[in-house]
Amino acid sequence: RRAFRNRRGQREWNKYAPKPFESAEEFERETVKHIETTLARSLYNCDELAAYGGTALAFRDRLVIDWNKTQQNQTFADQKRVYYLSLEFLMGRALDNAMLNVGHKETAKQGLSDLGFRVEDIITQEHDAALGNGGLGRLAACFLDSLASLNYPAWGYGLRYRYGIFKQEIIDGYQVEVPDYWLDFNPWEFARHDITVDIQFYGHVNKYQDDEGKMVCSWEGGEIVQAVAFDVPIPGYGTPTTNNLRLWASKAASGEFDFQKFNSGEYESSVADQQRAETISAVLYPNDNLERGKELRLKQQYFWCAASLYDIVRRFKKSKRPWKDFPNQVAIQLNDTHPTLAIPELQRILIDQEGLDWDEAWSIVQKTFGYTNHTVLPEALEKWSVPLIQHLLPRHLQIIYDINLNFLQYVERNNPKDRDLLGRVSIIEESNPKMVRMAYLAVIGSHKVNGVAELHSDLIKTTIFKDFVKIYGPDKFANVTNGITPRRWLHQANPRLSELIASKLGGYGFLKDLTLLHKLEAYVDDKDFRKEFQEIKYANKVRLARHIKEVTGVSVNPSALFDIQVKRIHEYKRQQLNIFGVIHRYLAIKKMSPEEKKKMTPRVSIFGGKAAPGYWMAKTVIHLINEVGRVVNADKDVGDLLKVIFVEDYNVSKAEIICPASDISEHISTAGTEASGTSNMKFVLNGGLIIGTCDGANIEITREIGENNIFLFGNLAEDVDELRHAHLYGNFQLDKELESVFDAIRSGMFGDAGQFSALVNGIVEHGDYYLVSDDFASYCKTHDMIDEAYKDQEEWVTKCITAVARMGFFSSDRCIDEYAEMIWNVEPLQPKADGVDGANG
Ligand code: CR1
Repeated sequence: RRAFRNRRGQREWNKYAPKPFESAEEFERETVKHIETTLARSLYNCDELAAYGGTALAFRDRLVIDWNKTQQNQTFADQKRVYYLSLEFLMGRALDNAMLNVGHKETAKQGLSDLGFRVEDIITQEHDAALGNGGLGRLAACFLDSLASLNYPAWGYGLRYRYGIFKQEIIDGYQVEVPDYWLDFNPWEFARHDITVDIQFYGHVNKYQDDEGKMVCSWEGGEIVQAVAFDVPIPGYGTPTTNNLRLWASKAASGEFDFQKFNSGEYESSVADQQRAETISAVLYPNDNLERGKELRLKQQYFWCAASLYDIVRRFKKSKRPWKDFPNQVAIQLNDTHPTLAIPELQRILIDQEGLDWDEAWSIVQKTFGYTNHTVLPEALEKWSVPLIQHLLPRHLQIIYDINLNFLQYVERNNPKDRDLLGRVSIIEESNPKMVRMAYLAVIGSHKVNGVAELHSDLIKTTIFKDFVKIYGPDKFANVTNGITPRRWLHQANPRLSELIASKLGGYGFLKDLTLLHKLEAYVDDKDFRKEFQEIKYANKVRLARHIKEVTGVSVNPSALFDIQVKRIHEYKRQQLNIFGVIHRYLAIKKMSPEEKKKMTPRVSIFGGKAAPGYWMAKTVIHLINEVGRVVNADKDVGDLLKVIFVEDYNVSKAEIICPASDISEHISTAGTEASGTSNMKFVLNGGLIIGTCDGANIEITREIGENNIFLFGNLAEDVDELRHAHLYGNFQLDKELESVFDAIRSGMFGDAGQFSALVNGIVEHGDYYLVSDDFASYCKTHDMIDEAYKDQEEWVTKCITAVARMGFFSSDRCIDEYAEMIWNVEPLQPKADGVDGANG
């Protein structure tokens, strides 16, 4: 196994440990002051929400000091910085993380207790910052945590959605979406009303000769919307480095608010302009791994890219360096293709506004950008119609055409014999209407393209970007396997396990260098350690059982095997395979004799996840899970042997309760479809085993932890095409056990069968695209093996501990160091104890 070594040498962080609140009294004084003055609340009716507010503000005060110093230090050092452009940042709650990174949670706990509160109750008052859909957005949040913790000078850029991902309610077994208005009280953001950028849309392009006779273009007319910056401090762990996440909100440009109208009584229409501008950043599109080509989404993308680039360029220009230095000062990472418009936008700034010639500008652009691909699913690959871009961004369309022309000429020069190649790799798809293939533009405009796990990075080179490997050579393509921050996903989510580990490893150094976990292997046979490890798992299951009871009313036995699948609901992730397996189990239990039942391992099957509001099939899966739960949970024959639970509104803070509570978690996508997965890492790091396909990061997890410690099943990615082909040509037999499951559904056992017919027919009649039938037998057999394995608790806990000890590779710190070295070429910047004078911005 590869042991990861960091490249910074000794990190000096103790010296910079933040100053503690001197005492609980000091914390109380500051908190109470905020409650009474900042929040204007009387201490005599101070509820938990007000106590949360006061506590957050007291910690924020500490955070802001470090934040200012960090920004001064970075400005003064003037070295290369990273800009991480992501439409999604799924941050979750901030207070607990601030307490960890500022330090003195214990002092706060004492202080809150003096005031009559429990710290856990205060932390849970906070609304999740849920500006993302799933893995892609949470990855961005883990990366921000690691960038700060490793002292990299880095900024995140995103959108400040007024509504994050919707809140999910389950009503009569169906998903109902409720808006997530999260900004009521958000102490973690700072409005920068002085930092605004005018963003242009629509209009036309004028071409003219300048004084020196050179042809120049200028984009004129159209409308202007203003971008306003909102900054969020991102504290690092064990370092005062506090980076910035800048989120843009849209607003009518000052000139646009029509005072004439306002005064002449047309109050409504003047307000309507304002509202129209504000819709740009109003809502997060709730699709995961799906693009719908909506005009407002394109507007969001350009609005955010243009504002961010303006900001980055402005900062660079203050240094007065020549333009060729730009890529030595700036690395921009594109989180998927969503920010691809930043490529033509930078080219436009350089040629139209800064007067560089095309080639000089283009070379700067290519050196600046890196592009991370997160999916090979065709329905998720972004394409924008040419007429739409023409209408909204006329100058950018010209530039995209010019980029394409240059690129195709280059391809033709180097591949004169391959005539089809040009059509295949053209940025423009010759359909009706013509479409701009954003992934191709991202590949062409970047110096490095990476996938997010080994299999996925191999797949992009043999499928969607095959021709580009031929054109540019393989070195343009790289792999950076995803990771997770151990601060949130071990220490915060599972404080007792973190504490146990620290007691054996001599402190919390593993939270900074997760490879240190390997030392736990020495305790695999240590009786006391094993016992405590098991007790912690049990306590975490009790905590989840309590939550389940609270929200669903169902009692589950914490001694049963907890089998969990939580993630966005998607056909490729195959929650349908899981629920069909549950039905299969239920039917088997119904046929069992009392003796057989006695030998069964009791199970709780737990599901959670949101379906995109327009994704009908995913909603059907949620409905089926709930209907199966309704029947099974009420069946006296079954009792504790099987319970089926759907946890509503799965989000980051629920994940913090759920991930530490699994015995088994499910990562069962059709091989070749899940780019990486990151919850697989969270579950194993918290002492749960996994059942999974040979897909995404499951493969590397297996390599690290050993194949005896994971339950793999199912067909391999390399066989998928052939199997699909067999289905289409009628050359396949539906799995017999699955047939019985379908019979049960058709019999109306789980309510009106008609509601589930599309789900069943998709497999029986329409080609079973996700190969549920092909993997069903192997899936069920593997679950039987899990039942057997779980009976031997001694062997089970050995597997769990061994797996935890070998998870060091999956820290997002390792990812960030790999990006820094291989893609960004940036160095960490050691924090200064006392900031720097004379620099600001
Ligand atoms: C992938 O589906 C991966 C995350 C983060 C998702 C998931 O497997 O872990 O990205 N892709 O890399 C995605 O959202 C738009 O694509």
